[in-house]
Amino acid sequence: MPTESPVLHERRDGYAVLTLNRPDRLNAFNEAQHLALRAALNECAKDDACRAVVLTGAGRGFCAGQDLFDRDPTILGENPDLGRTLETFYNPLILQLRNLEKPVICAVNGVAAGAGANIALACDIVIGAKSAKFIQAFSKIALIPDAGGTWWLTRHLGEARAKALALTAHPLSAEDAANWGLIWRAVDDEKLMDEVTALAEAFANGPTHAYALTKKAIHAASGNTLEEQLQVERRLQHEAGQSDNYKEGVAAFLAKRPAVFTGKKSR
Ligand code: T3D
Repeated sequence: MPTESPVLHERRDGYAVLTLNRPDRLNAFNEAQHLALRAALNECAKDDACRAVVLTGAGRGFCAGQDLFDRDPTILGENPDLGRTLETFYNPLILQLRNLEKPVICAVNGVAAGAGANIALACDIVIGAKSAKFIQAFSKIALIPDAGGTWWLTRHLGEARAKALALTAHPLSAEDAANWGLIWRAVDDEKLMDEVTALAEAFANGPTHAYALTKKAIHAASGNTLEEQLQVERRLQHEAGQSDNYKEGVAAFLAKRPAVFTGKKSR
């Protein structure tokens, strides 16, 4: 019997669903899962027919971060070089999610702990099931938040909440995460995949290139002055305004009909 892949890659009409698939370990990352997710995201990036990506987890959890069985000190003997594993696996994954030129929706179906929480936060839109929790579990094993955690928490929540979550490993409910502005929404568990599917379908029919430019502009904003950001907007809006999707959007508005957008820069 073939072994199931650690990441399931389902190609739907206009978007992909990537499911972390090690449910017995709450989808904690080992190297095989990292490599499978990297390959799937690369394929999504190259495929013009894929205009949005959904990331979720199999079973009752979203992701419990690093697989700690691969860090067992009784087997490893000496301490592993975690700087190297971040450089090799986690940091490239975070940048891959962030820089993908199409929307990435994270459907947090259950607990998101350690790097698992921060991988969720690297996605563009995070929707959590109400039963899901976000746990900066790192301090429990004498580590610091990684996978962008210190960056997301500080930017979205400010130092007071960032430090409290990181130092205490307090489980933050999806509803509190949404109320605090850390994620987009918390929804009833049974409605999670319907909500996420509706959003992915809308993105799959949307102006993909404009979405990519929007991501780029928003990512630039937090490091820029207003003057600098206005220049970023000028440059990217110029690019958006050159697209066939823009012409179609305006024509459709004036004709009082739905716009028919493509996933390409120009037809
Ligand atoms: O190492 C590097 O390369 C550096 C990068 C580090 C990134 C990191 O993510 S470090 C942080 C690693 N993650 C954690 O510390 C979280 C560990 N897990 C937990 O604290 C709890 O499991 C949860 C709070 C996430 C969920 O608790 P609960 O009670 O709902 O479930 P559970 O019973 O603890 O776990 C269920 C199963 O998943 C269990 O297996 P079993 O007993 O049923 O066979 C458990 O061992 C397994 N599991 C959960 N988390 C991990 C894991 N197995 C391996 N690694 C895990 N991280």
